Amino acid sequence: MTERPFSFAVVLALAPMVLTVATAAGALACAGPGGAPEEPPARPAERARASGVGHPADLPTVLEVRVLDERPHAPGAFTQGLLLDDGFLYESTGLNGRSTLRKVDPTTGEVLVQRDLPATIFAEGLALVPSADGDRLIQLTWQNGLALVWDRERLEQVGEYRYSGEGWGLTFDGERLIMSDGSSTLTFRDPETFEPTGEVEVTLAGHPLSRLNELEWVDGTVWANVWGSTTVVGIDPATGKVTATVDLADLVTRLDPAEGLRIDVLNGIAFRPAENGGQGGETGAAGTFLVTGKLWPRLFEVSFEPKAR
Ligand SMILES: [Ca+2]
Repeated sequence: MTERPFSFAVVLALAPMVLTVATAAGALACAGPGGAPEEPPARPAERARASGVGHPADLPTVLEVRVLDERPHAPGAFTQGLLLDDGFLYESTGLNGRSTLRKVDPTTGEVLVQRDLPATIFAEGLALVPSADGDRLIQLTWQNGLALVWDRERLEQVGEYRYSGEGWGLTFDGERLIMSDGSSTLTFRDPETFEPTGEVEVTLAGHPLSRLNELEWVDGTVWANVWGSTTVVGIDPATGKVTATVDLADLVTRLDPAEGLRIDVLNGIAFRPAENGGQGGETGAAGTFLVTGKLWPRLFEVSFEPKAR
């Protein structure tokens, strides 16, 4: 599963449909989820309607992004994993020689604690597993076959797991870890042993959707950004069906032109629960999302709203 090549043909076939794969040629030229920081950013994607594609029951709801706030984000952070817990952002950054685990102030972007990883490690997705014995952060690596286990409180490494294949995104649904590897398959893993316990193929309008990258589980939906695009999809983990799509190209346009020249792709979704327990709206949960990208100098607080007619 993890060894199979990316479904380029499928991605390209989907381009004129619901999803738009921005700068498909440029994306295909990249080496992997890390990509070189010099790679040009994906251009703002064009939106395309899903009319006439697949069976209507399979078509996702098309949402649009509303930007609520902009905050600083360390521009040297090649964001690969992002989550919010107890008022702090925890962030995994990639690239060999630059991979880190960070605890970040979500308002100011200040890096409060940083753990530098060996130069041989290319870090990827990040998930929090709560435990009575102490919460653990689990950090994937791209091609090292290692998942690093950290004590969340001390940010000290306390263990590691080995796995086969690539590591891209990771999230926790309260019982299972959910992992992406660049393919259209999400793998469920035991949070204690990291052993696979199942998998589901993600489909959009009946077609496999590959390049699923950073993940965020929110109240029964797995949100994933699709690598090389500005598209975020909501996935039903029981069926693998994409139930919602939202294009975040607007965020790229909000960066200054000079900033936009240096950035890489959108990557990093964290959920921020509403402090007052407000209405869930289209995302099915009460809260907002914090979104950024690789080498982006900004982090955006956004909500996903019904598309205006
Ligand atoms: Ca996340």
